[in-house]
Amino acid sequence: MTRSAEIQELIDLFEAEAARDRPEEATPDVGIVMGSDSDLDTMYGAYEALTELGFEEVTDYDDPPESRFTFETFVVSAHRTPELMYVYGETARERGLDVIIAGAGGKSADLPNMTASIAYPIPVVGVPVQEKSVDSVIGMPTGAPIVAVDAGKSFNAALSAVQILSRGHPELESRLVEYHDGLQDDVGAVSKRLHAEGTERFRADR
Ligand code: RP5
Repeated sequence: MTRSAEIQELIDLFEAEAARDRPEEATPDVGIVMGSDSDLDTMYGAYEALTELGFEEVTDYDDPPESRFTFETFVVSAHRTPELMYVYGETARERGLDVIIAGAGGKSADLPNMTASIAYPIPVVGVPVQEKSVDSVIGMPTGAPIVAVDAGKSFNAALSAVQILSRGHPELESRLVEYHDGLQDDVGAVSKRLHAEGTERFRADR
């Protein structure tokens, strides 16, 4: 298999980053990969959850954002760019990633489970981009783990990723608790309004 120039450039970037000795605070904590940019709308939930929890996106390794917690995003296709997938997973630890969120669609959604095997022991949260991708993402053999969410649930994938990170970072635990408290407040507020307004008026005003 020959490597295209574009793929070689990405491989060089990952290998160069792996060889650098950047401080932990300057490297992305979470890696988001998806099999195609056609997956991006579905995977956008991971971006939303991470930014809601105060993470910022790294778009230039030499000029990382201010935030202590950051993530990076790439398209990596298991079938069309297997070498890129391999290097991405193989260099993940040296590049500073602590957890990876990987999404793919179709019936042969191999990026999440292959990345989980290559990047092991870094945890990978798999996102089946479509219903028909669920079996492919979660069907790992004994001894080869993956954490996975339901089809399309990339927002939850990011929450799971932050839960994993939070075991070593108490400030992330506080942010997760605050987020969850907000959900409780939302339900509480709507419940009080439904009760106070009655069903007909509540439905009409929704
Ligand atoms: C999968 O094939 C990708 O994850 C995507 O969901 C699907 C279709 O990809 P495109 O043909 O839109 O690039 O590998």
